[in-house]
Amino acid sequence: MHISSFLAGTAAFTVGAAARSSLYVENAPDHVRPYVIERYSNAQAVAVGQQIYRFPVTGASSGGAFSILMTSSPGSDALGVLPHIHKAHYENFFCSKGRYQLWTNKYGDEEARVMLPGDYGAVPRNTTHTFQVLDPDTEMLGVIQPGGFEALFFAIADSNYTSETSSPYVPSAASGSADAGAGSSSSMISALESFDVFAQLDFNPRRDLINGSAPANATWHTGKNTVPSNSNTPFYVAKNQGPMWLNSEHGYQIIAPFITPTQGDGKFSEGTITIDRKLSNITTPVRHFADHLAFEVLEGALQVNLKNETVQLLQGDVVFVPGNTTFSYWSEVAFTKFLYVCAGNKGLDVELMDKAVAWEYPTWPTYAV
Ligand code: KMP
Ligand code: CU
Repeated sequence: MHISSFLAGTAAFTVGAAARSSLYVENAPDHVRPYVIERYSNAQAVAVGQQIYRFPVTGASSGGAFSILMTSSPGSDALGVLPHIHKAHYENFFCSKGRYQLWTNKYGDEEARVMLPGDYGAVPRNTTHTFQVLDPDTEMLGVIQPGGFEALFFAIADSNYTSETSSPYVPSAASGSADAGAGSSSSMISALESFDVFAQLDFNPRRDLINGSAPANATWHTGKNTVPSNSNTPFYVAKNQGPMWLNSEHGYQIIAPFITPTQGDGKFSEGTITIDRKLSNITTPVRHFADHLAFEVLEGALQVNLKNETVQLLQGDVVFVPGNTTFSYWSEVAFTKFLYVCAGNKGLDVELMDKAVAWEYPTWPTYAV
């Protein structure tokens, strides 16, 4: 054996999550504490048909504030769930991999979008919605407020899911109606009202999409998307087509909010932050907020320091930071983007946008601050 391959093997063994830092956990904790959960960790995964649901943030781990779920799935020629509404939960759909279609219907406005990585769709309470996974290896990143909605998936799961190899989902062909899962049976979905799922079986999802959207006058990847100034109206934001803000206090950060406290009713906010490499003359600020927050890395690599430890998060990794916990974050690579979720109405997004200027571009100036 070559020395180099011997060393590589040793490294692969010792860099396991458990050896790295006490922040790393395999499943979201059952109480509020700081933690990191790696991409495709078990995260209480369950199978619903061919869809694998993971729960990196739960009602229990966030003190009821919000849940984050990741759905990994192959494409399907059928809806991933029958149309339904939630009366108490605000659902946020983000595409982190692959491609899926999302429909919403409220106030007589029937909308459909093909969601590509970086695209976002807001499903406020009492909005009829459904989805269909289109591409092999698609990942839906869901944020649901308040937390705890995962109880539904534990109740309807066909089985628990674990993988020694961290495979996103089971590589096998669909084998009939069983692969569609509980959400595709009209009698089963109609029995889920105690989980805040109210089937809307009369809704017939439109199929007249052109260039990834319907109705025909929708702006989708063709221009700027605006965000309604209330917490009830469904809306979509294509990647890099929503409102953006440039904060230049400590290097550059571009804040692209989907949900500000206005849309989130003061209870949560969500969006993305894109951050440049920390230059040697920059001092990274230590921050803390009254309410909990979580990040999921979308691109690049994010350094996070909390509890006297620094961890590096890569694509799909999640960090949960409880309220009143001091922490700092920065990038050591050229271009890092992450999704943030903040509880309450005074989170990181508000703090950064308070010292930012409106900005039209997905990248920052070519010269240092
Ligand atoms: C049955 C359901 C739901 C479901 C799947 C089912 C449901 C729901 C979602 C969902 C999926 C991904 C997300 C957010 C929500 O899936 O109600 O990111 O909201 O089989 O009732
Ligand atoms: Cu739903």
